[in-house]
Amino acid sequence: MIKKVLIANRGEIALRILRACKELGIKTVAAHSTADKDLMHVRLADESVCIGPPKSADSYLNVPAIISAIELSGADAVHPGYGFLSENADFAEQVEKCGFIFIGPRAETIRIMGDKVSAIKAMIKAGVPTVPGSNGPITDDDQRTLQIARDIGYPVMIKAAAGGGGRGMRMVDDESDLLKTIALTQNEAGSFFGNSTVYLEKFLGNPRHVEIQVIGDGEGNAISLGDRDCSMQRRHQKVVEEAPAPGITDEERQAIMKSCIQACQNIKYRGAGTFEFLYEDGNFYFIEMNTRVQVEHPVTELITGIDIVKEQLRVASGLPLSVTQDEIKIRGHAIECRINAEDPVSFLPSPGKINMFHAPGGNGIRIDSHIYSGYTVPPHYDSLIAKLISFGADRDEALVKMSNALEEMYIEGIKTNIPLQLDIINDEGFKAGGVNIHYLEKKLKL
Ligand code: MV4
Repeated sequence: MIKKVLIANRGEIALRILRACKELGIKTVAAHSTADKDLMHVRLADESVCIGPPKSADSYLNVPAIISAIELSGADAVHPGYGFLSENADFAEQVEKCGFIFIGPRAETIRIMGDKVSAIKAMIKAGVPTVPGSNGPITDDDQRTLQIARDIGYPVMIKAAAGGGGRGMRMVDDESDLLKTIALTQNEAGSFFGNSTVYLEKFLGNPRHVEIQVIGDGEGNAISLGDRDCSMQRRHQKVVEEAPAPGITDEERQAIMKSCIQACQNIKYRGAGTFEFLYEDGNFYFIEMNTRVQVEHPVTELITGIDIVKEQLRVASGLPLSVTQDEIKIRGHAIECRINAEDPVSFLPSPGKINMFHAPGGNGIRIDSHIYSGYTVPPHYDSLIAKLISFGADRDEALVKMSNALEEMYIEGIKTNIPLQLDIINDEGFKAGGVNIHYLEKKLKL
């Protein structure tokens, strides 16, 4: 087993990783910026090391500083959490070249999934359903491009191979705009990502965002922990997530999980991963794979009873997965509300001192948060300050527990989106289940 982990992240996920390490008897090193010296996990870690000034580029993205910190602290592994360097193949490669363990997939796997064209090719090979599209880069043969788009059918999406998460994509309604919009997207992708490759997909008008959690041991064994629905989002920021996805039949679920497991087996996937799908009219369409632990992993933990971060630490240590697919049973329903330090109406960030924090609790309530009374939310980072997660025997029970917990939760000193979350949880459309990715933005316009 890994003996000492350097946590190269901050906030709730750094604390989540610290807790998993402590359960496994692994020593911890908190690598933090100067702005984060008072973070909860810095206090609780066995050791801490400052890796730079507040700006992420100088600290949590500072590869030489982090690799030096691993070396100097005597850690044998680094956990990147989510965001920051978690999906940076060059970082993973450098960590391994220096003789340390990167807690995540091999650099090569991260690279394949980071390039959406190669990711889609890997999925087609494994029988994972993808969006009808070019299934490869757009070339300078314009007649070929026009024919591909006609075969797909308009509207089409132009996406940058190096994009993802909503960056570097454009929709085209008809043939008259195709070639110039492709050129524009290529130019932007070239300057944004240093890679101008683009591909085409059929545009799906009203999909849901449903994703599949997997974990692989790197030797060809892989399991799936089922699905999550993350359709409740605004500007590509998820707001509420739940598991399992409402209205998906067990047959549909088993079939899509099976194809994701097959893809993981094919590439000997190591670590935790998420297959992102658009789900429309009863069909799944793969769009991207995330090669990291995700913010919303707790809803999956609650319905499966499996600790995803502990599994990450196990497989990174060369141990087998702790469960087989047969042993995984999906039970009950879980909902996560992301609590952000932001104005609930304008969505402007609201950093500052939390004078008082009262956490809700009770049967079926989990809070993953680093905040405490007296903590100051710095202005330099993401505004996520807590994840409130409810678990019930069924979705209705999880909903009522969440509503009650949001009412109980009290944060004084800064603005939070708790009022928005209450509005969503009590929304008739959300309560009915299965809303699409446009639902929240439409609701907010009313
Ligand atoms: C799409 C799509 C419709 N059709 N692809 C946005 C983020 C990136 N992960 C993929 N995205 C989309 N791809 C096709 N062919 C609509 C979106 C999309 C979206 C997807 C998931 C969650 C929220 C979204 C919000 C807007 C657009």
